[in-house]
Amino acid sequence: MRFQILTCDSPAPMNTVYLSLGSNVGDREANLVRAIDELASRGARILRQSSFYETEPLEIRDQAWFLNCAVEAEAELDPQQLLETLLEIEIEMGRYQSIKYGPRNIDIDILLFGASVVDTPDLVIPHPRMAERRFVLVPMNEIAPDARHPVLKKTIGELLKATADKSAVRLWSGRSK
Ligand code: PH2
Ligand code: MG
Ligand code: MG
Repeated sequence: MRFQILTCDSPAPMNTVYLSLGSNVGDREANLVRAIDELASRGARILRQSSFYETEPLEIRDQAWFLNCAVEAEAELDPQQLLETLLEIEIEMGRYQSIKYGPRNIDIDILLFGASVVDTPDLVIPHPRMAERRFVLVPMNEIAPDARHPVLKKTIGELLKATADKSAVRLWSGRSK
């Protein structure tokens, strides 16, 4: 039998997490690039990064199209610490958001945190709407089609095939390419 001893001041174990990043205000591409850099400079190890996709806005349809991507990272943080780190980055980038679901220069959401399930007033993991959003599933399917949703018990590939969302998600080839 193996024992794992955890004391209060030991770091949280390494966890593989999946994040969704989005921007539809300002230089969208630069905003995503900077947010990923900020993650790396705060100790997250970026393992995989999807292409950027130009995506039709959901929830509030009357706003500019987004650029979205997904990232797989490893960090010695617990879910609450990761959320605080993401908020710190959003604030440092001068996150602009006038209304819920409305335009913003940067949004970083936790999709999956290992196989953890979290349900607190300020944090729900897996992300509650990820299975209904092609702008989340398409980028994530590019980097982790076999990652499993711990509540729905389906892989990302399966969720993408099954989703009722038909919104447009187009591979973004860059500003000047
Ligand atoms: N984010 C939202 C609301 N709607 N639509 C797209 N296409 N991409 C987003 O990142 C997005 C959205 C609120 O977080
Ligand atoms: Mg969001
Ligand atoms: Mg958010």
